[in-house]
Formats: sequence, C-alpha cells, structure tokens
Amino acid sequence: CDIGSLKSGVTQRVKLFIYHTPELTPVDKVPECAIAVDVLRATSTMATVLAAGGEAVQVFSDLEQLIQVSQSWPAEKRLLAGERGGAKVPGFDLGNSPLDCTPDRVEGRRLFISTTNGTRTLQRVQNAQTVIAAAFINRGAVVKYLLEMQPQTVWIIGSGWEGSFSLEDTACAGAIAHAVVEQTGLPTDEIAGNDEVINAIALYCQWQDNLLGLFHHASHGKRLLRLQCYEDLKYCSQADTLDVLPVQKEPGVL
Ligand code: 3SL
Repeated sequence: CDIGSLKSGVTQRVKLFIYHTPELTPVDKVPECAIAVDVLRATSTMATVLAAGGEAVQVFSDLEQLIQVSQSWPAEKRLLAGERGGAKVPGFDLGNSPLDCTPDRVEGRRLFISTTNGTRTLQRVQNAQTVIAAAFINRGAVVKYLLEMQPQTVWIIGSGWEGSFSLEDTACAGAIAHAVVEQTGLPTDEIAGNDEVINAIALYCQWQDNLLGLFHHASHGKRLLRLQCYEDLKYCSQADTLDVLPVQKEPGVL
C-alpha cells in the first residue's frame, strides 16, 4: 500500500527517526518536524504549564541569558524556572517540578526555563519547520498532530542525561512511534527511518503497563527518587492525561 492506510486517512508516508540524545542528531539538516522529549521532567513541566494556562514557555540553556531576557518582561507576568542536577536553582521561582505548575501559579504568565538537558534539546532543533515538546502525559495530542498534519520527516529526540541515553525518553519516543503504527495501520518497517525506532517501540511495549516501574530502573528516575521526587515520577508516568500540544511559535518559545 503506497499511499498509507485507510485506518486514519493518512495519505502520505511519514518517516520517523529517533535519536537518543540531541548530540546524535545530524548536524547538516533539519527535519520538517522535530519532537523533543524529556519525560523527567522538562517536557512534562512544559506541557503542564501550557495546559494550566501559561502564556508561553521560553527555553534557555544558559541561566544568565534567561535572567537577562526575562527582565524585559513585566514582573507579574513572568516566572523563572531553573534546574541543575535535579535541584532548583537558588533564587529562581520554581525548579522543574510539573506539580508546582498549578493554574493559580502559572495562568497568564510566561515561564522562562532552563534545565540540564531538556531545554538544550529544544534549542538544538529550533530551526526545524515545526518543533514540539512531548512527554507521556501529552503523547496523544502529539500523535494526533502527526496524523492530522502529516509531516513527512519527523525526528523524535530524547534529551538523555548530559549526552547519555535515558530509558524514559526512548520509551516515550517508542510510545509515539507505536501509536503512529497502530493508528495508521502502516507496517513498522515502512514508518521507521532508523533502527532506533524499532528498538524504542520494543522498549515501550515491554513497559507500557508499568511506566512507573521503568522509571525506577532509569538512572535519572533513581536520581529524582534520591531527591524525594516520587510524586513527580508518578505524575510523569501517566499517559495521555493532557490534551495539549506545546509547539514552537518563534525560536525558543512554545
Ligand atoms: O535534564 C533536564 O532537562 C531536567 O528535566 C532534569 S530534572 O528532571 O529536572 O532533574
């Protein structure tokens, strides 16, 4: 079947490429659509902020630059979120816990955020035509976008930890790819642009009923547990709870 599946009405072929870390993405090209994943916890936090009525999320890899740019924004309309090594940056309003991003805190405000890995991933692919932030909690909204808009080349990029693979990001990439396969009815081999897609789908299928259990095996899950963030892990392990699509409006702003 050369023109896709009747199941979803997909008429063009989508090719998914999964990269375990931002450093592994090709440097000489950009995809039509780039999906940045940092399940624990940056992209979960971003989805939560936007679902709770945040005006926007602006990402920075550099803390000094974040402070400088945020100062041009009215004080009552901004929130500064900073995380390094899992902990809140001293002097910032928030760390990187999605549970702190309640509507009373974030509604109408712009979140200026810098985290160890997730914000770097978004910056790495900011020149793609479309840039999206994805986590388990908004997986369904991301898949819906892919099926409706039908970008032909899609990169799903895990944030990892300082250049290393992370289980939870690759499992989430696999969850997105798995849903695309299921909902288009296209064979996995037709959709997979690289072997990582097959691998990530297998990882997700093994753990889909126990994502929290997977997080307990993950090195960053263990790091967050040492920092008493069990409730964050629990929250981030829920699939499809937020119908929100954090999509880049201008470079670095979702
Ligand atoms: O690495 C990151 O970008 C963060 O999401 C890490 S943490 O979960 O806030 O510790």
